[in-house]
Amino acid sequence: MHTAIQYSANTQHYLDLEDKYGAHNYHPLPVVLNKGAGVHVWDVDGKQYYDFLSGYSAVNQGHCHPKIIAALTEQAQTLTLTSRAFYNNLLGEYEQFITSFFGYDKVLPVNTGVEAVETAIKLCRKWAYQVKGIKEGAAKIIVCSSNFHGRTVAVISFSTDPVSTKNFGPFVEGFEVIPYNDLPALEKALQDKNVAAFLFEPIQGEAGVVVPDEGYYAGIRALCTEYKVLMVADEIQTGLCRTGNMLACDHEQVRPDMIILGKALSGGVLPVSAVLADNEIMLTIQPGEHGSTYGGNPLACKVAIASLKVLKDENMASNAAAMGELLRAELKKLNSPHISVIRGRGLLNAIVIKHSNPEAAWDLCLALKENGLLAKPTHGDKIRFAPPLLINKEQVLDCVKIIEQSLKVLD
Ligand code: IF1
Repeated sequence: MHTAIQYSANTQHYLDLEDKYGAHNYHPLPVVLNKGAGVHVWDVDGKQYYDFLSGYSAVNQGHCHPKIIAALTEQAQTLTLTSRAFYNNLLGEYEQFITSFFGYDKVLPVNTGVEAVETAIKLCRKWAYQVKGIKEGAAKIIVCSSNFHGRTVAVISFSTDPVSTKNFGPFVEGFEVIPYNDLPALEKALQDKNVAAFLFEPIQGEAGVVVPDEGYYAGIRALCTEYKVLMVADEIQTGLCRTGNMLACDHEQVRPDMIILGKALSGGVLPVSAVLADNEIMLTIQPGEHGSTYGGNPLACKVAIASLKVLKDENMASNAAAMGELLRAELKKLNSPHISVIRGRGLLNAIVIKHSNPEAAWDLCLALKENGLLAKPTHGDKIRFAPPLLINKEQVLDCVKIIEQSLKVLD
């Protein structure tokens, strides 16, 4: 119960409802939002905020982008779901659009991010047995410590975060954990002939925006090619312009064998995710071997095409790169004794708080909220700064002023 701090009756009403009737699987910042547009959200008392979380990078295009909402509302009144038992007039068009957009032969459309990660795992195993010739049941997938790829039982089976795994066992086998950003460790793991794939985040989001060394993606690409192992990039959070390129792997001009997309693929209006790969991988799954009720529904197809067009037409990758540089430079200029690290690429950034009080990051986020900016700590002392990608220079400078003002709460 949020009784410690006094909230408006309006706000308290909503906090109490969720406390009483909802599972307690989150610990949200005590703010109740009821409107979003562009880089801003508003709470039930009419207060405006900059959104520095962007729905965990699902609203890269900004809240309620007019072109995405137009696509949603038009299609919602026409045809929303046919199931894959029948064809429809949008799935093929979407498949052609997104495969040429990213340069892969085929796409397998699903809904949430973790569902796409599960789909990628199943494709890697099919490919291992049917193409690489690994003995059935022996395929291994290499993953990194401090990974975050979602919350299903199979995917947490390779999590190294006790908070994600405690009391959820037994777990799914076939995964091996190596250190992130460590090419020698990857090469060592690839000596095992049963390795099907290497699944990684180009930047580790949940771990606190951990950016690997230059050359990491190129190194992975070379090793996976040499050892005939699939390079699988989880671009659910780093993709779709968030890090200053359409895909984070573009930063080193590297083409993974498989990419996984989600979140901003729909601009935050409904769950849309996808796996893209070439025919040798994608055609290992035959009719009836994988699917989902909503996967590739016409509404999702229409929204996803609009969401991808907005990213490209509004040059959101280059804006993210420029505004990210500005944000990190201005944060460094603050020279705050309470910030030990400023890191990120594009508009996926984080600061690490240095303070004797373990609650300092949370307290700072409460102060930021009071001053009109919403952000949330991850893993205790890190605060992610990830605004929508259409933020402009004036707004970035305004946000840095809010951050500077709010840091005083830690003095
Ligand atoms: C939560 C943050 C976490 C992801 C990557 C797959 C998924 C995610 C790289 C699964 C989801 C979300 C989940 C949300 C918090 C948020 C998150 F880093 F983005 F902040 F957890 F790490 N791969 N990330 O980041 O996608 O099934 O959620 O659509 O679970 O608390 P999903």
